Amino acid sequence: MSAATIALLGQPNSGKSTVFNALTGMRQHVGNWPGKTVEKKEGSFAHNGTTYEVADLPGSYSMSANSDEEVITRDFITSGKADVVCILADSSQLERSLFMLADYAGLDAPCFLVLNMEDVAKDQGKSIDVNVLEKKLGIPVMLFSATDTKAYDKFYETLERALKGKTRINVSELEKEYEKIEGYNDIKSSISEKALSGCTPMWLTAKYIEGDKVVSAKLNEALSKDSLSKLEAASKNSGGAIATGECKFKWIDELLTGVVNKPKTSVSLGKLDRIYTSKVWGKPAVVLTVILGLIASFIPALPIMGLGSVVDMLKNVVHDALVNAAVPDILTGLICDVVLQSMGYVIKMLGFVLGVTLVFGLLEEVGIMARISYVFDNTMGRLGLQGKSVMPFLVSFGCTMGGAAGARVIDNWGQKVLTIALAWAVPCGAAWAIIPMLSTVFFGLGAPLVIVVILLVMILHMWITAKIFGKGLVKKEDRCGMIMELPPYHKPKWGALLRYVFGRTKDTFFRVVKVVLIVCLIFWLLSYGSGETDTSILYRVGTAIEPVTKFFGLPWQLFIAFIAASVGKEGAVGVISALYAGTSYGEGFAAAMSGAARAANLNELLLANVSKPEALAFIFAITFNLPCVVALAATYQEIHSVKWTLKIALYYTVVALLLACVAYHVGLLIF
Ligand SMILES: Nc1nc2c(ncn2[C@@H]2O[C@H](COP(=O)(O)OP(=O)(O)OP(=O)(O)O)[C@@H](O)[C@H]2O)c(=O)[nH]1
Ligand SMILES: [Mg+2]
Repeated sequence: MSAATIALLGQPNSGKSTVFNALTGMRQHVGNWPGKTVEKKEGSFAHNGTTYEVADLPGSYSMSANSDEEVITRDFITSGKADVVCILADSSQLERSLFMLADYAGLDAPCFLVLNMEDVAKDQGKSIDVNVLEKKLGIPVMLFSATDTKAYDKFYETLERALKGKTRINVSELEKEYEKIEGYNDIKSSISEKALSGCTPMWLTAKYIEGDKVVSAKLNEALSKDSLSKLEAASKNSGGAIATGECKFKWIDELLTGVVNKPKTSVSLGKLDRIYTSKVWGKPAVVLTVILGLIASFIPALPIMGLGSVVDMLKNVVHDALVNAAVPDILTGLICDVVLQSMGYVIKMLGFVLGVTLVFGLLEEVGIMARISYVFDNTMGRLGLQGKSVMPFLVSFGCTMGGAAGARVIDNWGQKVLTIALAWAVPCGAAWAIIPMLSTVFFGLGAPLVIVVILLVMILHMWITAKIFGKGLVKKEDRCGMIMELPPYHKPKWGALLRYVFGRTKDTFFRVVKVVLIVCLIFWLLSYGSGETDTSILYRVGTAIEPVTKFFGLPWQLFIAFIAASVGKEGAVGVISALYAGTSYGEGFAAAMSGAARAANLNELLLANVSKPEALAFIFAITFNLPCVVALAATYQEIHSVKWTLKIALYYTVVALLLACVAYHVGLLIF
């Protein structure tokens, strides 16, 4: 069996990960906004006796290397590891999307061009003549819909053609444009054919003119002093990236004449966009969209949450059966209070995860999430951030780790750190599974009010945090918004969306169930350490520090749960139930236990042992605590600074306790 490596290259949002997933059967993040893939992902597949390794590269507007993910992409392409490069462009906006192809032209790896989103271009009334383009470019070109799983035979055929023919882009017309730049020929004549493997002198010359730092450094090593001083002199009046950019766009214009037929009437902004981009209605419309989205998430979530309650009931039945069968207490405890208790909780949480992933996945696919970023671009600018920061915030409603990773597209380090620091304040999926549940148990119909207050506190928290950390992290001159482009709306592809939603829910299940089981088990063991709860390690430590924790409104059990929540919020509720269920003191608990059957479910335990102000304190403490250890690790991975990671973690712990304290004392006044 032969082997070949394919690299998927293209501007953000051109469909690389969609192709990658279809080829390899893997599940990379896909959505209708630029900048999802920030790390190279590799997978493989076999076709016609060849094994292909595929690399899904982060989207990049050109072959320049300004931000982390652009460096990853360019390094992979110029390293010569790919036997063939598949360049993807968005057929619905070819003029802009082909810029990557123009910037790639002159690199030495064989390639072919995939004009993706054929269906969207068709809906816009565009027709594209692939044969003419193929002749002009000298490489295989195909029209394609990556989301159409039946269209891949054509993809394999084009891929094989490119591999066999080792096809390279015909750059003669582009070079004619470059030659009009002052000094171009002089620079090129000083760069030898072999100056840098994988790059032609034409490509190196263009990058040198653009002031590309990596290329300049490499040329410094490769060329003689004489040649270098000649380069410098020749490039003085060349006009930099603006001059080469003009050449590339002219070349693209030339390429597309006679290739794309556009409809006569220009495509106007959709009705929705007229609202979203309106100065007055934009923000309210976006806020309404998010609120409706959260409410809609409950529709698919509720039946699954109901299933979680069934497991809770099952727990009681199993408990009675085990007690009747005289199974040792420790085993009954393990099965009922650790395993079944965790499962019931995890299933309830998964319902919400599934609901949120489905609804927000849909909004993302259609392109509405990108509008949300756009609307908040200005506000972000005022916080010292970029429009791009909004997506990490929104992603953090699902998972802070995802939010932190999403911040990689921000090319300014200070803004990246600040974005992640603020994203921590956004309650994640696990928090959203706990807050509504606890609020309903304690405050009944007042629960929505608690949620609204939490959202308001979140906004205030982010604003204050931006003020505190912003000054040191973001210089004044960098304080400008950066308009995020608006991708065209896409019709949702239900099959792909549902596969994504179920995949994500399954992944979350396996990740979460481990955390919940382990955290639950550890705390259960600690609290049952010596068989008697009031002599257990946790009881002794907990009661010793209780005078301090009480100040923040947290009895010792809740304080321990707060600590457990910084490992993973998922574990907090398991810990509470293990601690309260194992507590042999507390009149309420005794009352709950004295029922005919063992009716002590979590709600009753909580109501019997925790007062309303304490519950409020706890809700605030775990909502605004540091998200979890995984998010902590992801943050370090993105910002590469132990100091800042610890600083943010400490800040969040202190703020969470302060908020708990305030909530408790306000609670005392109200209840
Ligand atoms: N209608 C339509 N949508 C498509 C097609 N191909 C991809 N999409 C959608 O386009 C969006 C972007 O696709 P991705 O695969 O995430 O793009 P990407 O190039 O990996 O983007 P980044 O990782 O951000 O660089 C997603 O919403 C896809 O579902 C297609 O042929 N037709
Ligand atoms: Mg991608």
